[in-house]
Amino acid sequence: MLDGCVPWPDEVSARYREAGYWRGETLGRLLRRWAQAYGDRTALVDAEGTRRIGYRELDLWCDRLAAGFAARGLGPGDRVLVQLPNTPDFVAVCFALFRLGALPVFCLPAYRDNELRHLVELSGATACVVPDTHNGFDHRDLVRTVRGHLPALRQVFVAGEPAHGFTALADVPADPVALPEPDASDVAFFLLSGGTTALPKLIPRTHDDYAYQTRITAKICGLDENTVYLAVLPVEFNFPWGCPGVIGTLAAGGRAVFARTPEPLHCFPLIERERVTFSSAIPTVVHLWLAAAEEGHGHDLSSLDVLQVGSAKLHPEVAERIGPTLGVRLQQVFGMAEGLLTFTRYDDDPETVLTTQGRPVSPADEIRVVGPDDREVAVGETGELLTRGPYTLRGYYRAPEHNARAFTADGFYRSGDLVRLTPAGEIVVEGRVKDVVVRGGDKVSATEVEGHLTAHPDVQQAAVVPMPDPVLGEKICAYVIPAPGRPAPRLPVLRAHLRSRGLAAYKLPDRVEAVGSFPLTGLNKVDKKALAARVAERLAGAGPERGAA
Ligand code: OOB
Repeated sequence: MLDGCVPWPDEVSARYREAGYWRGETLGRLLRRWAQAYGDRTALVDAEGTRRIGYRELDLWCDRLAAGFAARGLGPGDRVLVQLPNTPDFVAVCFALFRLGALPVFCLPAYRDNELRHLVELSGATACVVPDTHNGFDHRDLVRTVRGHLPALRQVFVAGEPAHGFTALADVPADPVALPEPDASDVAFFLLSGGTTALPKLIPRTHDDYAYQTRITAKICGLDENTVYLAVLPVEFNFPWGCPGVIGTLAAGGRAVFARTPEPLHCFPLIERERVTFSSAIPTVVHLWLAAAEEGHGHDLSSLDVLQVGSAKLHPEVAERIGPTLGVRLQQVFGMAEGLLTFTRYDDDPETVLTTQGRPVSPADEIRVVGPDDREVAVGETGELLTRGPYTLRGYYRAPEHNARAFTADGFYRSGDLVRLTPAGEIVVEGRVKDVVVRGGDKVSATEVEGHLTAHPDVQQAAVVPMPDPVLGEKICAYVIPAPGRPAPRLPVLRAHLRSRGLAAYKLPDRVEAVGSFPLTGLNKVDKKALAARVAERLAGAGPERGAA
């Protein structure tokens, strides 16, 4: 196992192998098997419908890319930042790196200087793969800046037009060469944590664990050769990548179609054109789709059979409208990049599907719901969800101190989510203990934003809390105490300040409240619950609209 990772204990690994969860097959080899089984069937389609790539073609493309990366000096264990929009390139690059034993580090397209620099340093990446431009933003310029600080990032591959002496991804493929196969128990790639600490942590996912996750979820969802999956969310998220997502669809011989944005005006024509059967979305996207469908859009969505919804709480009133309005079956998904996934099942009664987040996908998932003393609470009572299992990490990469807090001595991951279990074993998410704002499906670390806010000369102290929003579920409210003798900082000023510090746009506060002091808890910590309640009250019109910038 890669240095800096925490393996499962040997006896546990042996158990997972014996039970057939871990089958010793690398993701790179699995693609070879799928190519043999599904041949010239279409595997991947881009948003425009102009690139339609067959299974065998994809397999060969990955071999050629792997050979080209190897010829340029990339090899087993090397870390490679991959920041690509939803395109077939993303799949080919990742599987080429899997074959090489090099490790993709998944970067969201929204990440900017601040996040990329951190990820290069933490992962020790020596190469990255980026688009030329995406949504009007030039990623080549961004990488040039990052490299100015971190020359260890030696190689830059650009999907599209290269610049600054970077290599075009299209120039990489070379004649396939024999490559030593990585070990299936080793790390295949890194997902990013939803951020309880200031900056994202790296989640190592092994070939064995991810192959299992995608296989079991594809089975539960009944994917087969007729499945047409629409990747609506950025594929760097665990949810569209492998729950069952793109990989599960490939395993089943189906076809994965890539949407450029989740906008209904973009996705609905795609669903009609490709006869999409299956997709996954966050509640915010569901809002947009419902509104568009209720207005009448003229597109034929009748092929769409199942819509998975997860990543943030789906309220039962919204859940109820999904089936009748979009003509689909709803599947609620609770999950995390760290591992554990719970799904409602197709044969669950409507009440369960509308009001719970389902039950674990694997019989080997272990769950504990505990109180502040780490003791299990009674069924039906709310507590923090702890979990371990065959596809849940045992430790973040290179984070021994954080791992000591984030895991119990016996290897359970502390999710930071407050849940209760129904008598039938379904999870209902009730809240969270972690200091995170879930803005749409994006997880924003309060600590990170606070750190940057207090770097502004007008801010003495900052406390970032969620505030309710009808579409995004939550938005970001920053309470600030102005520095002595300084004016109360206004929202546009603080947003510009954070942007100039290289923060991704989705982390910028939506509202600022200037106050003289913060309420404190009995333990003398800032009482964020009280602050969140205060802004919620104001938004509900219960309090005066003072101090908002
Ligand atoms: C997914 O993964 P992450 O890593 O971006 O975020 C995980 C966190 C969870 O700990 C929980 O706080 C929240 O997102 N969450 C939900 C939820 N699903 C995730 N909160 C309420 N209701 C839900 N259904 O978000 C993710 C990964 C794989 C599949 C689906 C979602």
